[in-house]
Amino acid sequence: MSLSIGIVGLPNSGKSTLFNALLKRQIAQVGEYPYTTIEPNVGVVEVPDERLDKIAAVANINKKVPASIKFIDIAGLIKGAHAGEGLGNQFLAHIREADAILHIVRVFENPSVLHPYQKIDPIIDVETVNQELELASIKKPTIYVLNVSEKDLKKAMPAGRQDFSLPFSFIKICAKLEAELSDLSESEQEGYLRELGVDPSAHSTNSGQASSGLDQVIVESYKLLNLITFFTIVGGKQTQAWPIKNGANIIDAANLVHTDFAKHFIKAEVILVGDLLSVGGWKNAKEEGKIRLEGRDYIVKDGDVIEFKIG
Ligand SMILES: Nc1nc2c(ncn2[C@@H]2O[C@H](COP(=O)(O)OP(=O)(O)O)[C@@H](O)[C@H]2O)c(=O)[nH]1
Ligand SMILES: [Mg+2]
Repeated sequence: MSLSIGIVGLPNSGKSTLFNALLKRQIAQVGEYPYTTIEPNVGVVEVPDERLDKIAAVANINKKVPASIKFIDIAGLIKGAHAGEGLGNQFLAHIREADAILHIVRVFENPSVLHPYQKIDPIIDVETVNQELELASIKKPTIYVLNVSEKDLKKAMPAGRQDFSLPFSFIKICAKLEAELSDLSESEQEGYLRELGVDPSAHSTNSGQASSGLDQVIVESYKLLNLITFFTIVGGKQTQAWPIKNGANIIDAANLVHTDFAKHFIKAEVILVGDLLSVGGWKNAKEEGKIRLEGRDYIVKDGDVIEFKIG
């Protein structure tokens, strides 16, 4: 089951805009979440991971199943939400169900988009929302996303974090731009970013990595949920990335893949992705003795490629 991130923030901070951009990354069918039964405000979004592509390439496999997490677009909170203001109780109940919070903060200026308190002030806005969460006794891990204008995105490249001094760490994106970009092909995206004067290779990143702001939001949300990834290669036909809690045991991993794998577990053959790639695939790894045998006490590591042996 995918863990979920609830998108919270004041009204008009850009929650739905970001959600819509993320929805374009929604995978059509994810385990027990067939597309048609997903609620309109829930998106099951694929987690970008180039390791999966590399495994598929080295194993000569077409079918790749990425890890996924759920994003939930929650209606805006306002002052007094904890006491029921603006349907607050209902929204807070939605937040309570989420496993972590993505707190979106408005920085973009646009006189035609009303701010509920008539002033763009990220610090006060964050305090307002956090106070409501606190009064409603909601504590979960939180990631902050500053929703800046296209202009600010450009100005701050490539070392984004310095130009706003806020007492918390954050990712900076322009939700409107991300939503627009997600409608375009990769080459069109580059052209569009150039037109806006944003360096496509550095757009939205403040870690020096070349990835889109949206990718970064997904990857950081995944980390916030304390998830790591292990991989399976099934019958030489399909490779899959599986999210699992950091610190989980090999039996938990087996259980995710198939309950029978956990029930009848004997041992697991395990190799790190990097080692698998460097020897050129599973067969070579076996021949070169690079595959480890692990028993039921083994703690799964990020990047483990696992084959379960059952009796
Ligand atoms: N200029 C600008 N407008 C934005 C941005 N993000 C959202 N908006 C606009 O702000 C309005 C409210 O956005 P929405 O996502 O519906 O806010 P929500 O109430 O938090 O869900 C919409 O008209 C958006 O187009 C942004 O990054 N830049
Ligand atoms: Mg909305």
